[in-house]
Amino acid sequence: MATATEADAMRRAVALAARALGATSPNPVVGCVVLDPRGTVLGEGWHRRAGGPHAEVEALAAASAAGHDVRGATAVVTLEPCNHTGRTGPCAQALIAAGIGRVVYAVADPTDAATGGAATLAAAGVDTEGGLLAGEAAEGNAAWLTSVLHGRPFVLWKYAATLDGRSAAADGTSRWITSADSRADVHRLRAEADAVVVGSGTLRADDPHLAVRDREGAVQPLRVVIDTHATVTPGARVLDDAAPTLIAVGEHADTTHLPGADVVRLPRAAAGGGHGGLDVHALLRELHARGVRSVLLEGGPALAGSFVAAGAVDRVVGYLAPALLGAGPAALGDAGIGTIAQALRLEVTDVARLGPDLRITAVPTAS
Ligand code: AOF
Ligand code: ZN
Repeated sequence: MATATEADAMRRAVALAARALGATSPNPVVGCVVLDPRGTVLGEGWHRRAGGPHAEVEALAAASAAGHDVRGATAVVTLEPCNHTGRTGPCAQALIAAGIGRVVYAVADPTDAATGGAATLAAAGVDTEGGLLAGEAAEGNAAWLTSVLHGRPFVLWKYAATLDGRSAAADGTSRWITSADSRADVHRLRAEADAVVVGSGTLRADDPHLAVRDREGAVQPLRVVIDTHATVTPGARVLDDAAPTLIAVGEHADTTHLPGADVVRLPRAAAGGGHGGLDVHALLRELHARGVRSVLLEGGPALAGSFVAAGAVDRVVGYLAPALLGAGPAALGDAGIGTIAQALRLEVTDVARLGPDLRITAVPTAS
């Protein structure tokens, strides 16, 4: 049985892992804390970049740099230590070689390539236990786990709306519905995402830039524009060189006005599963093939509606401003839901106050 100190260390490891959200894809985020037998922290580390040292190796190096002897110590890690030689050596062997006496991990590694670390550790006589705070650690690694298990990126839809659910006024104005605190939080979501997706309607209405600002060390997300008829103009801010941009167009779109742009042609969707007629799942397959593990849907309502209709929204983050409009477009467009029995039911996982606003996070209930 894991101790309360080990549970605290696991919470810390989950928080350390989260520091690298958006920077490790196609790899997971992983955190590790090394404890001496009395529960004192000897070293901690997290995986910072794909191809860089794994969390366990970072934590062992931190302990050794601080002059600590880790023989007989406990390694608390958010993911089962890997068993393979990939871009780096197997962590199970590194832990054994360092003389670690006990390993507590949260989530088993589901990949064929890396699985088996727990068995390797146990066979070497290391006291090994899995499953500690597995729910929290899996939540923190939702993007990577979704991608491994379903072969598509994790999709987060974020919106800002008034308390009566409108994301623009009747005349189309929408700046700024929510507070500066909420907008700063959206920058965090962008920095944590591998790709940010908008529809061409939002592009025409807002000319958004979609790059991450004011976040040290953030990896810029891929900006993705879903633009069936290639209406984006070369001067659009989304096409500047602050971050890479992918334009998803229909099979017959004329893109001669966009020389040098990164363009992907997508098939038309079967009814109900597309945006502007484009197949949402085909887009997600393309993004997955490019190493994208998490997608942030930034707008607008029609785009979000087609992702909901396609069953491709994994988490919803709504920023609700205490204001009323009474007219204007709803935050979510048509999702093919015609009657209350078909409503997409969600479970609220978090409620927070950001300045004057409310932030509600919810996930679809398992059906
Ligand atoms: C990480 N960071 O801290 C741990 C990982 O691409 P490689 O060779 O670095 O191997 C990546 C795999 O290693 C990854 O998919 C996961 O199964 C395992 N553990 N990966 O990137 C880490 N502990
Ligand atoms: Zn490893």
